[in-house]
Amino acid sequence: MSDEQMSDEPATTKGPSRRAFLRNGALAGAGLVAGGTAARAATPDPLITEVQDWASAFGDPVDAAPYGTPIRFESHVVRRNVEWLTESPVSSINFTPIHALEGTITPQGCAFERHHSGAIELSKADYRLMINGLVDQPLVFTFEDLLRFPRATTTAFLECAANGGMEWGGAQLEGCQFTQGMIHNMEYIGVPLKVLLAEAGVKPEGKWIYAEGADASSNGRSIPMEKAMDDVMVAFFANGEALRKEHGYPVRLVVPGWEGNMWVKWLRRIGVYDAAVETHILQVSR
Ligand SMILES: Nc1nc2c(c(=O)[nH]1)N[C@H]1C(S)=C(S)[C@@H](COP(=O)(O)O)O[C@H]1N2
Ligand SMILES: [Mo]
Repeated sequence: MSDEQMSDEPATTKGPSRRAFLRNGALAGAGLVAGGTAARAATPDPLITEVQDWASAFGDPVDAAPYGTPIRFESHVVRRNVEWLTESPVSSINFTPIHALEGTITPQGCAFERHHSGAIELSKADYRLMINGLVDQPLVFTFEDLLRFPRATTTAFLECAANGGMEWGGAQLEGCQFTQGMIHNMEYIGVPLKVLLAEAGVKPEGKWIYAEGADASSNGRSIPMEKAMDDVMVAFFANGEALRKEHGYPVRLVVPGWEGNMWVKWLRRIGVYDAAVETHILQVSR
């Protein structure tokens, strides 16, 4: 655009007016798009000019998918495993497709999984949570019991301590799904652990908790009482729906800001002790 074409704009000594500036910007922007659009518009685009199949017949009725999954065109957005990484897929990890997601919340369906002995199927009816050790009153909660306590909501990311490990020995795989994908971020709803600990009554000597899962590995981990009494949550919903099986259904521990292996899934017991319980340390277990 020449200066002459711009002559309807009032001349100022301070340079182009704001209106001229905005108009130039808009035209420049349009110019970029117009390059492509103009080339296409030279011949009729059947996607514009023809009536398409999807406009000529009915689509799916309601209830075609009572609990929906992504449309098939998004089938590349999935967790991916690296087969040579571990000896067996039941004690392994896969990776979140972080390159293909937007925003801050990770859908459960493609949030990475890390199991030491496979994802177990544990029903709410068979669920029990025991709190024992250095407490005034050892307790066992059913799932229904947990639902009766006051709830909290927290959004937190979980990162496996091994995230980034695919690059420790030099670049081995391309793509941030594999190099950084041992991470997810969800909105959890559950009961603050401190509420349940108060119900049992922690004795003054109780300085650590030991959280244990119901799976064969148990993934037992020790957490200092200070953290346990802070923002740790016994969670049963993630992103608005029940926890998925692979993320610990029906109940998992949420330990905001602390490494993923503390977030015990299929949580079955919280022991209160005067010191950290050392377990599973003969092998490195991330
Ligand atoms: N019971 C149990 N809890 C567990 C594990 C496990 O194998 N069993 N793996 C831990 C590890 S190492 C990580 S990184 C996270 C992974 O959580 P996710 O599978 O929901 O991504 O769960 C942790 N909690
Ligand atoms: Mo982990």
